[in-house]
Amino acid sequence: MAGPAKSPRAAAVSPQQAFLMPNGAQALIRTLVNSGIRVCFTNPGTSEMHFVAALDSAPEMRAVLCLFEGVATGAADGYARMTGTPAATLLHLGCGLGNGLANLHNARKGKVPVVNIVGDHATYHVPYDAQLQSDIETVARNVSPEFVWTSQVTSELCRDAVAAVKAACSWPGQVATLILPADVSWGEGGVAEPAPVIEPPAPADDATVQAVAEAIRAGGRSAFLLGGTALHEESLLAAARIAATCGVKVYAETFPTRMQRGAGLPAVERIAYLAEMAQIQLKEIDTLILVDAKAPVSFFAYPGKKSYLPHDGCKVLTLSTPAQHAACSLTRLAAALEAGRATPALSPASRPGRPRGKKLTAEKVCKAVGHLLPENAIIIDEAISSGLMLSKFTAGAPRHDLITLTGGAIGQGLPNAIGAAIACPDRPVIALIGDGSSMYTIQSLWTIARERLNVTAIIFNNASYSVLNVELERVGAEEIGPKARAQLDLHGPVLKLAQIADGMGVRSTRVTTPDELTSALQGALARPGPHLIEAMVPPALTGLKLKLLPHLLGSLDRVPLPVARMLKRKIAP
Ligand SMILES: Cc1ncc(C[n+]2csc(CCOP(=O)(O)OP(=O)(O)O)c2C)c(N)n1
Ligand SMILES: [Mg+2]
Repeated sequence: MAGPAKSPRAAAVSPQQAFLMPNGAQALIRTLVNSGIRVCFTNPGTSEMHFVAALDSAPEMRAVLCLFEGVATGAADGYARMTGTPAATLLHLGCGLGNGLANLHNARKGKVPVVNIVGDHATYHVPYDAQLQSDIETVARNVSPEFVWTSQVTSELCRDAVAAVKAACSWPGQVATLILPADVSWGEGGVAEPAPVIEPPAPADDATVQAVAEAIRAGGRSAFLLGGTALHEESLLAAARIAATCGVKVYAETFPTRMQRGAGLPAVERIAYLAEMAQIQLKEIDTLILVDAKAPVSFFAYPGKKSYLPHDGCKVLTLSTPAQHAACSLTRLAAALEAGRATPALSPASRPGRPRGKKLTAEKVCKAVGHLLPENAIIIDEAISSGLMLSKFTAGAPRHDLITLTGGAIGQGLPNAIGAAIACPDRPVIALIGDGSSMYTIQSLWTIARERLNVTAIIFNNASYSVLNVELERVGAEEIGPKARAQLDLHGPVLKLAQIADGMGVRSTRVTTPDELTSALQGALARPGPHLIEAMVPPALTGLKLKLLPHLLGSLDRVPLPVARMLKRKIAP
């Protein structure tokens, strides 16, 4: 297990010095503040009481109560995606950490820095195996494989904290977990530490830049696959300059951590979630160049289908690893290809019209979002199957950031909205969430109301785990009976999400027509603050469309490529 080096400082603290020093928790919070951490998302218990008490000793640290640990961890994730600096979480022993695990998993997959402070029993209490005693390190290791550490003495606690912050903030970002026994927290003699020194990431070396430039110059069809920080403006522009000069195609990974897009930025096509479609995108690519991304693989395995998606003849090169500086690497490559001054192709400003008709659909909700999207918004997309048309309708909307479900563990979107809104109080946050996904962390709404965050959540109530109906067809499960269907169906009772939101103090509306939806969204955007719009929509894929989809996907590699591309654009643009 990785952890900090043992500190010689313990021996250096005299009893007189210790008397004057703060307790462990106070020194710890001071150290976190020194390290640039300004928010702590909390769900505390008895073992964290000294940490809670110490919060008032640090006015710079905002403390935000979350009513479930998955909300706290997802909020920390959303915050760091927008600021690039970690927030802290305060979690209660192994069970609290376990409750927060799914969103820590999403953060890990997104290479997002998070510093978990997990309270534990006092060191001398552990052998008694009291009710809440559990193996916290084992729980933590899955999401913070490189930094899990249990502090043992107060005098070393802050050095441990600095090591945790350093691990979280070094490239690529990661989740670091510091376990804080109650006696280490309440003990006297804490010594606050200054911020750690974080080494700036290096760009790709000359040999790599030259090798990639050679491969591009050699001809054939090349494509970039941009992920992580390579989806921020500077990298996007550098890649687009190379594209304009050398004809390289630019793809984005399927689930970006944070992607900057909209009018005035390069339009970048994401690799499709459905593997059959991703294979169409990659079919004619001879050289795939990775920039802070992994070579694409299928989200799940399907009988008889490949997991690894580039075709056998495709050469895969890495320009820049997640530990390197993507933008600098791309800029160096652009210089090597004499593309540094090229004019990149940028998305023109264009918005879809106002959605019309009597029937509200998920597509029309996405259209209304594109129609009304304010300047500089943050879109959080956990709409699952209801968001299939979102990219298309927002491509020419005013520039915005897009946050997506990096690790596939649903329940990320509403917590992310908390963190993003706290990170960027001057920017509107629009969270598009499936009804099923919303219910994992619905308590987020209470924190959004309490902190008066500028979040408009649109929940697509299709009374279904709709995407799983698609998956049920795709995996080729036979004899789908009523018991199976019932596991994917959210009728009886249909959730009343606007009422649930009202009960948590968020102003809310249930809408059933395109006009109601558009007016509700207009109203919400005109009055910054918490809003929830419950959009009553049918599942995006049902009936014949749903039945035909697996056959259509199965036939994609047999039809001419232009036809396959056209079909892809129709289903998942
Ligand atoms: C933590 C976690 N549990 C379960 C799942 C499996 N799962 C994937 S999508 C989904 C349903 C999503 O439903 P909803 O948000 O309503 O979107 P829809 O499918 O209706 O578009 C479930 C349960 C998951 N991905 N993550
Ligand atoms: Mg649903």
